[in-house]
Amino acid sequence: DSALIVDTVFDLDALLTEEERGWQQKARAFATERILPVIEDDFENKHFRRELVAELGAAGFLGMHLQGYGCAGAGAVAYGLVCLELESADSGWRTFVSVQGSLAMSAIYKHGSEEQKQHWLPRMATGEAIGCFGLTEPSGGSDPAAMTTTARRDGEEWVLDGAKRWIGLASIADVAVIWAKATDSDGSTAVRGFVVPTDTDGFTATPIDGKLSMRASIQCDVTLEGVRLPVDAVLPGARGLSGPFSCLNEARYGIVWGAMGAARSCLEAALGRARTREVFGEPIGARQLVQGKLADMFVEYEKGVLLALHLGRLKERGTLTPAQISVGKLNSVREALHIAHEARSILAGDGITSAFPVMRHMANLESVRTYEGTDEIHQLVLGRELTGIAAFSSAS
Ligand code: TGC
Repeated sequence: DSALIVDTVFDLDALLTEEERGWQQKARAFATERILPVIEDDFENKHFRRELVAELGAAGFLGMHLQGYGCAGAGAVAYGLVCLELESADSGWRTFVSVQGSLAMSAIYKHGSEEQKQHWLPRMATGEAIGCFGLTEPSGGSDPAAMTTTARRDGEEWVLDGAKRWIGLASIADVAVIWAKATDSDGSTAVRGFVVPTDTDGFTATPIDGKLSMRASIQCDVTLEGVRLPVDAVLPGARGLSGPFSCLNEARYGIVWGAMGAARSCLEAALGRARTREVFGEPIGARQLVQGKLADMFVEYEKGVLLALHLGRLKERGTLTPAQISVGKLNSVREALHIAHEARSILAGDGITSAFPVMRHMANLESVRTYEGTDEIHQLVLGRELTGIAAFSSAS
């Protein structure tokens, strides 16, 4: 069993608690029994299998790192392990858990009023309500400071106008956390978050078609045309971009683990094939060039998981910094893509077919590489950390 070999050679489990291994096993069973049997068809048919949402909630995976409000209150490493196992099946399902738990629920949990938390979090934890998180706009995602979506006060109401793009789950969501440049009744302005029930007049979400990546999940264009909200729809605890960035940190952390799940799946496929496929009268796994590739893939996988574990332990101590998360997000996705490319080459022609998960993972990882901060954004975050000089724009 290639899966067992990849897991046991390095004995990562020795560094986990019993509780963490319990979460890992539960997520592995979910991925194996509920996602893997259907994912190739769903990817091919662009089908989001909504009925799995309640099952993810029942398993405790939604907002699982949050305390109270029906959430599991699990540790950061346990959450990371769940992300890894779900993404070993498909990045779209880890993305679902990220958007729901790390973005939408975290925004309400970190910045919401007690009423907002009581109203939304318990039903989001069970999957009864789906959430989305609207930050990125049609003009781009790397510079949220340039957002043009506005919120203005009109008496006792807020009025939102603007557009968002690449918003996961928006067309099936019950609630959207929308970030806008808000002008309050006293004339003060700041980026603020708004809790928008998606049945509010003026809110429209349209799935983006033509995706060759993340085909089993949903990303949308959102328009906000004179969306009127009660005055208490604003998240009281967030003013400025640190509000949405504090949620992106959570989602980026999940990706550090999750991308290694996609990598493991590719490595397992290549390893299984290397031991059975014969060329020139021997299994290709007997060839030094193939063994060299497998060894390099394995080394990067193990390094990536150990880095994720290190960041998880820092997060549990409360000392994890955005720059450290950038190290992990940049490394995990970059190396997972490299592992996927190498796996495809070992699988040769069959590697481009859906008989193996490798091209699906590779296509998905191209999205993961871009969202939640592109490779280049994370390089620049680290460049600033190392030099003390921000290189985000020519003006800085
Ligand atoms: P700057 O404008 O100077 O700083 C703004 C404020 O934010 C603070 N901050 C952070 N706080 C917490 N965590 C972080 N990671 C933070 N990064 C910045 C910063 O301290 C400042 O606070 P304050 O109190 O002084 O106002 O911004 P910057 O120069 O620090 O950052 C520039 C840059 C390029 C790093 C940042 O803009 C960035 O990270 N850009 C990438 C954004 C991104 O990841 N976009 C993709 C989002 S993915 C997405 O939208 C999909 S989710 C939707 C869905 O799938 O449903």
